[in-house]
Amino acid sequence: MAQVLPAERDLRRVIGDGDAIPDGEVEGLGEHELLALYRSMVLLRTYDERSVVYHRQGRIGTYAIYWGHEAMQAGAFHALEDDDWVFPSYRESAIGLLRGLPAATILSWWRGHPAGWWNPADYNVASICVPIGTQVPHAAGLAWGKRLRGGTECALVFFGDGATSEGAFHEGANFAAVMRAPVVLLCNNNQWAISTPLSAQTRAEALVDKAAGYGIPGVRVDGRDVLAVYEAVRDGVARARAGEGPTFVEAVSYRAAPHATADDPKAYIDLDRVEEERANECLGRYEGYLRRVGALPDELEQQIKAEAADVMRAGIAAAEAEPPADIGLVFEHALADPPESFASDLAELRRILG
Ligand SMILES: Cc1ncc(C[n+]2csc(CCOP(=O)(O)OP(=O)(O)O)c2C)c(N)n1
Ligand SMILES: [Mg+2]
Repeated sequence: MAQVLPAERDLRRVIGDGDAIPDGEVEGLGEHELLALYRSMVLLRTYDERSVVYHRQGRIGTYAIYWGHEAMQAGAFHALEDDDWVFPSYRESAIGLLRGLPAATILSWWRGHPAGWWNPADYNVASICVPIGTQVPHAAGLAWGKRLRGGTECALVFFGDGATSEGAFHEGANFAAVMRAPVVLLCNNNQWAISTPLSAQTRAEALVDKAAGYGIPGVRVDGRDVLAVYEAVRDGVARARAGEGPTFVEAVSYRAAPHATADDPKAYIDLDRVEEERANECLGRYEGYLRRVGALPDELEQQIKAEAADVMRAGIAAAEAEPPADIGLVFEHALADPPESFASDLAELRRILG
């Protein structure tokens, strides 16, 4: 019988403000682990900032910016073991970098090039999902399947505040709860679904309250605090591995960048609030923490940032070195038994494109 648990509604935080709010610490995280988290955040930040530039230069297509969400992505990722699976939405498109997926592959995805696809089983990183919320039942199903086969792997699935209004989210969350699937449901509550604010998305006081409807624990963390996210997801992973089923983690943030390169939020967002968020963004907050604990000398910070910049330089060069895809791909893999017209359609297309 599922037990209805009251959700934990207070925002969990670990990182202080260097002033009145003291820093906490997370058990088991020494300097090595703290710096590994930092490297991941820097790599994600660099990927994101360079991608906006590449878009402006016409080198990648429309791109979903995740600036300011690196803490929740890296924090949640580091709570996993290598065998665990990650299910990203378009907002976490680059999370595979943290598992060794080449930057060129992800850049190729945003270039609409076939070199941008990978075998999920090679990295335990599922395909990037653009249809909102559809990755939630994928993650629940995979996690349940692993459990049925006697494995101890679990799955981490990312989705947004807007996704909580989708049937796919409900189906996935309910299925995971009923089957006790080992999955952590990580909701990036950045308070916007393109131009729809959270207030128009739900009447729930907090998204974490939805956990009670599935009879699973819910935890609310400051999504800009990498250590708080890490700790909350680590607890969820431990529950999952112990056979106790899913955990819902609401990571509260604010979308301090446009929804994507095709969006102009000036039409609907409070720009003062955006400025406030940008001034308090997650990477700078974490750098402040690392300096206070004496773990980030200036030279090391510069070295980590330079390494990430090199990864991106090599990544875009490799992506651009890919030969253009053959137009025949538009027809291949579409139907097992293609109609005869495909051949003449393709010939016509080749004639038009010269
Ligand atoms: C099923 C479906 N409906 C509509 C869209 C169009 N769409 C793209 S992004 C988006 C907003 C999603 O907001 P949220 O879940 O909060 O994620 P965020 O973009 O903030 O990360 C919508 C409605 C879509 N991609 N898929
Ligand atoms: Mg959102």
